[in-house]
Amino acid sequence: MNEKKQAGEYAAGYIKDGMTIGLGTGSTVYYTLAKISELVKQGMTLKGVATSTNTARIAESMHIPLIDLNETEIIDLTIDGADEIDPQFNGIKGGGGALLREKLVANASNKIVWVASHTKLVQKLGKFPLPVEVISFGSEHTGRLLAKNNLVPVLRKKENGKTFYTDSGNVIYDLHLKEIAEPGKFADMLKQLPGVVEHGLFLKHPNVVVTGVNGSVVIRE
Ligand code: ABF
Repeated sequence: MNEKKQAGEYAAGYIKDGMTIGLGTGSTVYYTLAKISELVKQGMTLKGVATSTNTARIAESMHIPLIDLNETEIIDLTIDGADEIDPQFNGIKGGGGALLREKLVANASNKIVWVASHTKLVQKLGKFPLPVEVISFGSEHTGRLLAKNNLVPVLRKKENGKTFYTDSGNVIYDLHLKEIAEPGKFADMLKQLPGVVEHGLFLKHPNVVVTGVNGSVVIRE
């Protein structure tokens, strides 16, 4: 069975009637959305807060009721994907370009569950290029500043070669660092740089990590 499907579907089991749910972004969470759609069809009452326009589109097509983040003070549970997860539950997110809204939704959440294939588990973060969201005004200056700090930035492009813009109209530089020795300090440094809106380091975020492996799921808490 598809490891992402196993993990994504399992996480829907944490949802209770009446919850407000943060709906993550990515191909693993897709399976969670499909399960949530079934729960809604079976009469469960819930409201979703989407972390991207892509997720909103999928959720709407599945008749999952949506509200805006500003319409709720608290999100009971957020289920989201990740690109890398270390043993301390630090993660790299943003491969899908939704890191800013994902971090804001996560920050408003009482409980966070990450769902992933076991291949996302790493000892040290950094092999996956770290996404950094940069405001589009003067973004080339910010790109040069990242390069000057030896952060090996690559401007994210779409398949057609055009610049990728996030839902918030910003650009993303992916930092090819190979390894991030001290994620906390590195995160603080990045946020000091003028023009940097957010980065894809999620430090000690999830309460639970659900991974699919060889036909079953492994729960880490
Ligand atoms: C999202 O999940 C993104 O931050 C991350 O890139 C993605 C992982 O996607 P997938 O589940 O498709 O591997 O939160």
